[in-house]
Amino acid sequence: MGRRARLDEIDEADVRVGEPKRSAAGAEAVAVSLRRAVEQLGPVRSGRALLKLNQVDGFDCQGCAWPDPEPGHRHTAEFCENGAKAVVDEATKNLLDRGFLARHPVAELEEHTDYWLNQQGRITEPYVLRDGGTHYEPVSWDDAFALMARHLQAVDPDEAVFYTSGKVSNEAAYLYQLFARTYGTNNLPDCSNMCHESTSVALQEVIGIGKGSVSLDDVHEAELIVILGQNPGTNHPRMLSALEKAKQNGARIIAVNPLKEAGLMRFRNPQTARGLVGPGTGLADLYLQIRGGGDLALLQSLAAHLVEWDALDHDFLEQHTTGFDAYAASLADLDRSAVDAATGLSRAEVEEAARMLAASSRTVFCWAMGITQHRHAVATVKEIANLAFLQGNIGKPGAGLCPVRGHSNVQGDRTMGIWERVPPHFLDALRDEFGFEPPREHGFDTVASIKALRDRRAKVFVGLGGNFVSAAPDTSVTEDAMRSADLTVHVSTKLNRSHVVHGREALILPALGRSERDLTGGRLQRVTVEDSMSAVHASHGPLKPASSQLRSEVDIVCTLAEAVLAGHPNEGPVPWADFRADYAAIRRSIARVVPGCAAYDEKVDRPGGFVLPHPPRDDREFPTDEGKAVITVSPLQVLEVPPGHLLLQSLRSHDQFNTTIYGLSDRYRGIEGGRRVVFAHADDLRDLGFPAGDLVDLVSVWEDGSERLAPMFRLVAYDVPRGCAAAYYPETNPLVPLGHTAEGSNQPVSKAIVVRLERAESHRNGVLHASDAGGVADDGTRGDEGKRATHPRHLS
Ligand SMILES: Nc1nc2c(c(=O)[nH]1)N[C@H]1C(S)=C(S)[C@@H](COP(=O)(O)OP(=O)(O)OC[C@H]3O[C@@H](n4cnc5c(=O)[nH]c(N)nc54)[C@H](O)[C@@H]3O)O[C@H]1N2
Ligand SMILES: Nc1nc2c(c(=O)[nH]1)N[C@H]1C(S)=C(S)[C@@H](COP(=O)(O)OP(=O)(O)OC[C@H]3O[C@@H](n4cnc5c(=O)[nH]c(N)nc54)[C@H](O)[C@@H]3O)O[C@H]1N2
Ligand SMILES: [Mo]
Repeated sequence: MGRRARLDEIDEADVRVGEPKRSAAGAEAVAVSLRRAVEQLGPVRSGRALLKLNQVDGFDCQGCAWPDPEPGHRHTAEFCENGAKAVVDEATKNLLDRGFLARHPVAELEEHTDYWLNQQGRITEPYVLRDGGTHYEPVSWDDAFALMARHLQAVDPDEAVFYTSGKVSNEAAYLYQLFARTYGTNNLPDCSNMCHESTSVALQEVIGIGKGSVSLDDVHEAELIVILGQNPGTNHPRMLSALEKAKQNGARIIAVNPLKEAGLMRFRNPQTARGLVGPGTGLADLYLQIRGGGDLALLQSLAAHLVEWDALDHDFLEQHTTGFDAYAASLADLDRSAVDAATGLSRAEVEEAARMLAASSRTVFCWAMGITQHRHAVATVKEIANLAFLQGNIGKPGAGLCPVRGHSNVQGDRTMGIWERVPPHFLDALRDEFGFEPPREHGFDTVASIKALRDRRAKVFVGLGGNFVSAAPDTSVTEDAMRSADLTVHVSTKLNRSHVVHGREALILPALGRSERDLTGGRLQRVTVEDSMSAVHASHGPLKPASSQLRSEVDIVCTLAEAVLAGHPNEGPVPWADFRADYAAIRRSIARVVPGCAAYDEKVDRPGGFVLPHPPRDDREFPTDEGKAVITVSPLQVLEVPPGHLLLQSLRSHDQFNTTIYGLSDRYRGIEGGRRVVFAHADDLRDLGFPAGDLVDLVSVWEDGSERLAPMFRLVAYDVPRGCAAAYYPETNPLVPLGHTAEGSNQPVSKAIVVRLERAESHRNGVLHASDAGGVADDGTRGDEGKRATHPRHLS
């Protein structure tokens, strides 16, 4: 085992490279989902799970946040291949047996990848790793809570960090933030800090609310849909049904993406004969294969054309916006050659896109990580909004801003107060509801939490879901930060790297998944979630839980609060036991505290739930300081890449959910059997002197002169713009410096990493020695030979 085993898992030797696909889904998608389901669940449990997925009386898919169609318009199988994989991964019959953690010391588990760890099955009981211990051992729930209470009572509340991943239900999220605040801190980082934080910051500033403005019907009714920096075929496959419907209604689509993603080109809808055996539906009418980070320049250039042609909604601009004159003036001076350099697109292509915009009276703009994970992400999102404002494309049918969220409830968690900078009115409402004074100082976001742990300003880490160590940037820095904690706690369903890169003491607390029946307090409980379009609805799992020892996240948070707050001045005000006994009591409190949630428990009872208010969408009211939509001017940015280097983005394969790796098949991109590949242009590979198929190390170079290394990637010649490259997340996280964050949102910049290739000579014999695999010193920089040998860990 040990290092040798890890190398076998790295699997670069087995990577097979085939032709990328030009269409998504089809019969193969159905075949893959059913095969995986039957393999891991058996036929009966598969049927039970998949037929309840996204149904009115069923459970919300734990995959992405794309909304469900109206009740009555859903298919019997309202799911996609990747939704099915998410369910299968959770509902699997593979269980982690007690002997497993007794047989495998943590030091050995640490040598394994997230892929391997996840394959070991569902966690079925709580585990503790004691101070100086070598193995996780079973622990009672009572002892686990007592250990947490001891640690949390021993530190200042601001020395504790409470992370949330976006699968957590509204009920659990509401109680978790309430617990953190009664305990005394706003340290509530979440996965949103790495995901759509740039969107939230930008939209808050320019439309007064950090959420998108469209409904599913708007997508269906749009004349034009612009999709920037998003790969829906893999990450939001149900969006393809909406795009298909829009196309059938006559819509046109512009895709903006450095890669020719299959799911943006053609959709073969497995629900229809035409999709199963016929040609399917063509999607993008215009495909702009943009250079990474070029979107800001592209959007400005498009806006300049619209202003020049006077293709503007003057009434909207007059009544509802500020800042147009300054914006128009800045566009008049737009540096066209800088646009060329930033985008890598021809002027004819850009002009064609502008003509399509000018011709459309209803345009929807969709975007995701290809926009938000850049240094200039906040400015770019604001520029998308500018473009929408010019033609009045907000607050009317068939038009609007559609940031497509990631985790299935990441938007709901924010609505419920999981936010290190929650606004004062939310804290006032908590005070009025419960009669305690919440802390007012802003807490740590994800990056600030890592720095605080690293510097011992934080000592306890609690993760409600997620895999912080693998999701966060600068892997070796993050790992060292976690190791310096006194206690790390993870409420989890499956094993992951955050369990094996741990604090002095560590706990793994097993939670019910969304597909499982929740009988907390002796009654059948349900939870609620909010999708990417602000629709809130109920979810109840149909399946028997993987173990009788599992507890719901609500239960875990309530019991934690009772244990930690015993004897605390805030012991009294929150009725934790009532909340645990009946989740409807939580919803009644949400109704009083959370804006837009009046009569919450009653409204989620309606089939399909209800939609939260959104003033710009509903009434063209903009709750900004100016009371109007704010048109902003941002300087044009051209990402400079030194000669001999490439601009690397990190993205998802078709066979993973974030750090949960389901398998090794990135079918649409033609990659099978492995994940350590890097896609680059054939001419760049030639110029750099590396033939496709070679093994290379990726070395990122950072503006402070430091370098970071991720070893052993197979080079794949791929259709990407010159100078650009792509490789999978999380394998590339060691390359992203902790300080490399978006201006204004502090979101890690995982889509623009300047790298050079180095021949992976030392790994050629197939055995990876610790010293070869290292290369990252304790401070995250490279070059200290002694330290290199101690850091083989960033291989997973
Ligand atoms: N099956 C599955 N579903 C998921 C997830 C998953 O891992 N697996 N993750 C969930 C989560 S949390 C999220 S946030 C979403 C993520 O959904 P996406 O944002 O689609 O995820 P990424 O794979 O990061 O893909 C980013 C896309 O942006 C493109 N891109 C990269 N850089 C640029 C750029 O500079 N400009 C432009 N225009 N495009 C660029 C990439 O080529 C890629 O197509 O998906 C959610 N859904
Ligand atoms: N380089 C790079 N880094 C990135 C990104 C990128 O594109 N590139 N994307 C970023 C983005 S968009 C995101 S959202 C983050 C994701 O960051 P996270 O949300 O922290 O990571 P996940 O991989 O989604 O978390 C998976 C773990 O959650 C646990 N889990 C699963 N289901 C449940 C459940 O129902 N309850 C509980 N309690 N636990 C559960 C399992 O133990 C599983 O191992 O990563 C970010 N990091
Ligand atoms: Mo995300």
